[in-house]
Parts: sequence; C-alpha cells; structure tokens
Amino acid sequence: MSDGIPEFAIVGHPNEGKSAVVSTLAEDDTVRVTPYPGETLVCQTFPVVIDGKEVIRFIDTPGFQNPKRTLKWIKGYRGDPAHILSAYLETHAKDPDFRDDCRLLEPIAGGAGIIYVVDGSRPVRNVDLAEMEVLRLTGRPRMAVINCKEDETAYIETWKSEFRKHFNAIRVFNANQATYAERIELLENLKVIDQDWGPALERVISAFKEDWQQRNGMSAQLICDLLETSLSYSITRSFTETTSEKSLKERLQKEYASAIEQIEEKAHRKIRKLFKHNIFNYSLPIHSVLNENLFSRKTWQFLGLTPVQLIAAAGMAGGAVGAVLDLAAAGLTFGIFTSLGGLLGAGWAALGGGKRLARMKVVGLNLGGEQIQIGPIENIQFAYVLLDRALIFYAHVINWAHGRRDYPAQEHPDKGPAKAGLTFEWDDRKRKICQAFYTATRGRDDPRKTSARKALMEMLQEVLLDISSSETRYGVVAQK
Ligand SMILES: Nc1nc2c(ncn2[C@@H]2O[C@H](COP(=O)(O)OP(=O)(O)O)[C@@H](O)[C@H]2O)c(=O)[nH]1
Ligand SMILES: [Mg+2]
Repeated sequence: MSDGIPEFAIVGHPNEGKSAVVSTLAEDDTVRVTPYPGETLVCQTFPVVIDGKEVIRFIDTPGFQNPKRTLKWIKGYRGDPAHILSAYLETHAKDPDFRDDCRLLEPIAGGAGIIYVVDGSRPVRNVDLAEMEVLRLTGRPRMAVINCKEDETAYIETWKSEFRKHFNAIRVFNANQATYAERIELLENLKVIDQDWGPALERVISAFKEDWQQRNGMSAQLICDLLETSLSYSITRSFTETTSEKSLKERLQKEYASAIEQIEEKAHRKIRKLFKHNIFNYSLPIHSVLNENLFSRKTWQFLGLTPVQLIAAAGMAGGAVGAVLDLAAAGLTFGIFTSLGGLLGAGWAALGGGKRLARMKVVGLNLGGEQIQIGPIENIQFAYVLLDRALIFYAHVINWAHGRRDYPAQEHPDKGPAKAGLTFEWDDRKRKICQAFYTATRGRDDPRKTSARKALMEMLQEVLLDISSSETRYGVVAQK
C-alpha cells in the first residue's frame, strides 16, 4: 500500500481460479482466465477506478512453481525477518526453477496484501500446506479464499481448519457466481486482516457502494426513458386504395413490434454497459424468460397474464379491466406477435369505428392517399411487462460475475426458488406510481410528467437496491 491505495496480490496454485477471482473482484472482463495452467507468466495489475480515481488494485500472479523448495529456503533463512522476501528474491532472481515464485512474491515484498485462492472442491495436498506456510512466514496481511470450481463440498472443512492456522481471514467466494453483495462482503472481510488497513478499506467499501448507487440511478433513468419512449411510440404510414388492408396491417404490426423491441434492446445494452460487461456476449440463463421476444405469447403469459395481476390491474386501472381481459382472450388466439395482436388488433378495428385497446387510425389525407397511425399501445400491462423485463435483465447483469467464462449447463440449485416477474408483487403505493407515470406519459401536462417521472425514478432506485442485496433469481421459466 505504498501510495495509500490498498493493493492485493492474488496468489495460489496454477489453475485454481486466481484470475477468475481478480476478474470478478475488479469487474474487469479483460482478465485472462484460461483452462490451461501456466499461461500467466508475469504479474498484471488490475486497478478499480471510481470517478477517475484508483481506489484499490488487484494483482494477478502466475501461481507457485516450487513451493516446497521455497519453503525450505525461507525456513532456513537466518537474517533480519523484515528482509526475508527481498533476500529470497535476490538469491533466486536468475534461477529458472523459481521464476514464477519470484514473480508472485515480488508484489508482496513491495507491500501488497495477500489473497490466497484455492479450489475447495479438491482435497488438501502437501504442496498446498507448503504454500500456506510460505505465505504465513512472509508476515503480510493475508486472506484465504475458497473458490469451489465444482459442487463438491466434502473438503471445505479440512481447508478451513488448515486456513485457520495460516491466515487472518477466510472466505468462501465463488468467482463464477459471486454477486454484488458477496463482493462487498469479501471487502468487509479484508478489513479485518490488519488494523492498519481498516480505514483505507473502509473508504474502498464506501466508494464501491456510492458507485453502485450511481449506477442504479443511471439504470433507473434508462428504465424511465425506455418506458416513456415505448408507451408513447407510434408510427404513421401512407396508404392508397390499392394497398391491401391485410398486408398493410401485418406489415405495420411487424414494423411496430420490431421498433419497440429495438428500443428495449438498446436500453438493456446500456444497462449492461453500466455494469462493465463489455467483452463477452454471454447468453442468458437457458430458462430465462428474456430469451423470448417482448411480444411473444410466452412472455405475456409469463409476465402479463397471471391471474393475480389481472385482478390487481383491474382494481387499479378502473376502466382498463375490459382491455386486460380482451388481451387475455386475444393472446390465446393469435399466432405470431400474439400479444401485439392482442394489443393492437382490436385497435385496428377502430378503423371501422370501434374503440378499444390501441389507436390505429386515419390521421390525414395527402396526395397519394390516406395516412394511418399505429400505436401507442393503450394498456398499462405493457408498462408492467417492460418494467419486469428491464428488472429481470438488471438482476441478471449485476449478478453475472466478470470472472465467468461460460455458463454451466444446469442452474445451481442452492440459490433458492426462482420468481417470475417482480411487478405483480408490488403493493398499492408502487402501482399507483406506475399508473400515474403511465397516465402522465400519454397526456400533455408537462409538470405532471416531470413529477410522475421523479416518483418512478425514486421508486425504481429503491427496487434496484433491493434486487442488489437479494439472492432471488427472477424470470426463470419453469422447466417442463
Ligand atoms: N466452474 C468454475 N470454474 C472456474 C471457477 N474459477 C475458475 N474456473 C475455471 O478454472 C480455470 C482456471 O481459472 P483461472 O482463473 O485462469 O486460474 P488461475 O490459473 O489460478 O488464474 C478456467 O477454465 C476457469 O474458467 C469457478 O468458480 N467455477
Ligand atoms: Mg491466471
């Protein structure tokens, strides 16, 4: 910690997940994580930068090469204990047998704290004991991290009892599954490894939390924008007497659906970027409802048409009861773009004079023929589906560890039961805020729009913070 910035070297045996731990802790997906041991030859520093300032650094190291002989040398050392590491480095600088051990111990000699990573799903071996003893003899503040690469838990207790002899703190931390809350917990734990480090690490934790709040604030803005744009979206097209009504209807419906899908996708992409997922384009969990299109039948059955929600929406939306029920009926009979068909199909009928879900109307005459407008969608359920999908996406992105390089074929059973959307559980207060926003967005009263948006923003920030500290998985479609 030479310049007041806490610095930790991530050390251990090759291929135990050191780089994955660095990647997850530093939220950096450029860290090289590979299935082949021995690929990291030099140390690489990954700083965490918040508001343009470095707050903590994690140093990825190659892993021990010759721990038993290193231990033997260190045990035989009779000089000043304060110089033990510099003496070791001097003696072995040119010896290829100790190349990685030197690289690994250099940052520690320079003042870095130690995070020792082991794969806790395998048994403890003698060589591990040698590594732990070397680290203990450095006298530096040190934490052991158990990163289980497999689900095997039989060896964890043995690991812990060995760790108690050698380390100031122990933490189970899975580099592939760690959530935001677990990253903060790990930092809280680091605080106790040495009194002198406490205040600096306290500042790091505050900076992490403030930064998180800021990202939540920006996410809430993006979600409000998404709702505002989608709820007021309409397209206008000219048509002449020669255009067949059926083909025009189908074309416009498709165009409308894909435009809104793109608006949604863009908003999701921006949220993803806020959480620093830049490189790897992982697929969503295989059972996530987000794998479905916004207007697919499954999406609306899953997020839009639960009986509870129908009743709740009916209660809140007053006159919209009929609309919601129409959607239910239409949603089950239409084929492609089921739900859009449900939302707009009836509106198309408005051309013939009916007036129900959405406006699809003749808005003017020009030389070539008439103009027709499709949208906006007139159903508050649409707002809830957009909200649910954005929140499910957010929950997925924030809990998607940066160290992860693939998805396991199976969902992990230890994370508790999964929930569909979030909004159907919302209380009256939250629903009223949504209702007010929905109504304001469609009106022309600007001060009302501003205050409705402010209320939704604040409410969303609350919801996002709740999701950040929760273990619940959302949006997982039940397996058949
Ligand atoms: N399943 C699973 N695999 C992991 C985990 N951590 C690391 N790995 C995998 O183990 C291999 C070695 O990881 P890496 O971080 O490069 O190890 P290092 O040599 O200690 O830096 C890579 O293929 C990782 O994807 C984990 O928590 N779970
Ligand atoms: Mg590595």
